[in-house]
Amino acid sequence: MKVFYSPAHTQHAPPFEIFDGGEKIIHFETPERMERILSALKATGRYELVPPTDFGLKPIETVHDPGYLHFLQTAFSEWLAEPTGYERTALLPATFPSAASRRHIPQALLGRAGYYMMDLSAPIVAGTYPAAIDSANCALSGAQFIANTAAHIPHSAFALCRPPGHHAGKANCGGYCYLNNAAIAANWLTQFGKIAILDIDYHAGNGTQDIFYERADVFSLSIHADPNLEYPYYNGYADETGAGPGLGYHRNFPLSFGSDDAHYLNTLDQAIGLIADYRPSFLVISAGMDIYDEDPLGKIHISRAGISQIGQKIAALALPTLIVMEGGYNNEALGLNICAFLEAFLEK
Ligand code: SP5
Ligand code: ZN
Repeated sequence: MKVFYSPAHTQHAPPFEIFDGGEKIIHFETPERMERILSALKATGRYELVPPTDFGLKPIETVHDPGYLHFLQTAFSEWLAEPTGYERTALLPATFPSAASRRHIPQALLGRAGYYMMDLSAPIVAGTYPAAIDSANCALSGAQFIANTAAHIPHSAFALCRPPGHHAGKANCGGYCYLNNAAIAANWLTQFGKIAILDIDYHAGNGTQDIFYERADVFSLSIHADPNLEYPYYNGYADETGAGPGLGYHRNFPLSFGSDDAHYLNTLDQAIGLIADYRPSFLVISAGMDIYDEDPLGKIHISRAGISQIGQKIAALALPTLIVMEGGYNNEALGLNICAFLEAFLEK
């Protein structure tokens, strides 16, 4: 299987995030995650690393807001140019607009930071923008590969994206995400037909939900921990099913804490049934491995055997499939978990 990967992600390594209770901790989402995955993939001898093609800004601009993209590109250097009395290693705001006060986008950099940032877990550093662009190009390159080969047998590709993307909405970063790689790839693929996106990351794919909520040409589904009790809290509820022309084309499957393999696989069967009924030309998977039993951020109990069964069930749809890397923070287990997931997509 082709694995689209760029070392540009190493430029993005925020030194900290602000956790619950205001605790300043080492950023969970590290470059080491990619090293772990690469070495596990290499050990199988079944994966071929391919550098991404540069698709330019056009496919990104059709998904993300221009003001947001400009902010992402320029924020760090603008910040360094401002006189301040504190150390500037990673940009985070200290203010956020309430829902009722989003009418003005302030000129001040820190005002815009609060406007475009959803939380305190996606700091911007000097290398964030180039890393995020290459990450999106990995997803686009994988999309192009499955589109070019679809006429033969349904092929799959793995976009080894970092930073991840599914919490990034039209005009926000957050949750370690800056550009929504899976959404950018799915949107690009709509030129060839209808697309389904299935998000299996432990956290609700709120960014993807935001991007496609009013569209019927991309059916987005997300299986995740119940947002009533878990990050990202404000979206991912079962009653959010799309709006306008997109009504019925978004589905959320919230899981209670402690959910096990059997419950997960049962929920997955429902999602897969809906995807089969929709008859998409392509499938995009937001593949987060933080569903794993021993993930430090997760509270559901999916075993490695369960992850492998999830892969088998999705692969049985027999659709050209782009698998996009999202979360997963048990670095020791991450490589083997992703191999367990991908195995069913390997050509026999
Ligand atoms: C891509 C992805 O998986 N992003 C996840 C971002 C989660 N960020 C903050 C989570 C805060 C969770 N609080 C857990 C408390 C454990 N003591
Ligand atoms: Zn996650």
